[in-house]
Amino acid sequence: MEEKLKFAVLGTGFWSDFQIKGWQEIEGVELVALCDPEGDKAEESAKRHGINRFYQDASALLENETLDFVDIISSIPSHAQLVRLAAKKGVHVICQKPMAEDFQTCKELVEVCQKAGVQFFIHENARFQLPIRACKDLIQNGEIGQPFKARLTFCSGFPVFENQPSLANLDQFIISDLGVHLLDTARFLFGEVEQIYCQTQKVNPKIKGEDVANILMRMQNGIDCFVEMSYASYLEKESFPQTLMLIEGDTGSMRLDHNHLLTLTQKGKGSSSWKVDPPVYAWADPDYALIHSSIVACNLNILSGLQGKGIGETSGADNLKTMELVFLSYDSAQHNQVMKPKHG
Ligand code: 89V
Repeated sequence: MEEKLKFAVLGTGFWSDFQIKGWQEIEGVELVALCDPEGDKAEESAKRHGINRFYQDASALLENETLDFVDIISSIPSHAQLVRLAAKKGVHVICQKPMAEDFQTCKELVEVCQKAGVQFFIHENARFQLPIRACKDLIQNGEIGQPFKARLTFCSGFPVFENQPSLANLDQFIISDLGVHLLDTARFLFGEVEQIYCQTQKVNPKIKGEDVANILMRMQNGIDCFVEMSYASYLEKESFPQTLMLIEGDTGSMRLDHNHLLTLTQKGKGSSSWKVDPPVYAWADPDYALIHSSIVACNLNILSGLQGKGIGETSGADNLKTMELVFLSYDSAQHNQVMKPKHG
């Protein structure tokens, strides 16, 4: 039997419980240790998940444990230091989105891992959501002809700060936390970006960063893609955490609606609708079930990359292109200018 890949989790906050449960759905990996610098958090997480070894210091963990990879699920400012530390030890790295706080650091982290000869993946799970995969299949099968226009919408009044209070303190909030998923999904569906323009707003006075962003992209293949996001929207149907989409092609269109209802309309044939419900895991928080199911699919894809059995889609090098769009969006909003990515 194939040896299990041994890994450690660095950072045991709110999101890590689901990430760990996601790994426990998968054969071929074994979580051996946990680390969190804050108080008893690592010990408590170890108890919850039945893990024997826990640390407060990531260097000590990397010194003592024999690992194939680490899964970094810590605060955004700590990502860079932990990626560098793991790479130095020759351990493969998975890191939560967003990769780092600025583009220069993102580039450096990809290079550090390349130089150290370790694989580097970002846990970018949105593109693994079943309804998004279904839309990609329809596009690839030519069901709407050549796409020319798309709208990706994530507008919600979900109290996201209740479970993740640190998000309220980010200078750059919605594009870095949520837009990163939408921009990556746009790249997954339509390819790379030629130019990007963004406007942001802060509606909620209690948070530091922006909670509304509207981004218009011209893709390299000529598709115009509008990505809108908001955590200040009180709408008839609360769709958190779904991305709703309308994609138009020259022979038809597809619409992904509330609760994963997909409608395909084809020239001369009319419309048909069907549900694309994601798998629901027993451990998932019902509010986040869609995202939690995509954690498992994303982990499986990264594992196939780590094992050399397939292409891990969300490598650091690939994710650099998504992160460039995140930071260009902020630059665009700040200077009210159309920006052109260099890395696409
Ligand atoms: O999935 C995530 O990255 C979450 C959420 C969508 C809630 O912002 O942080």
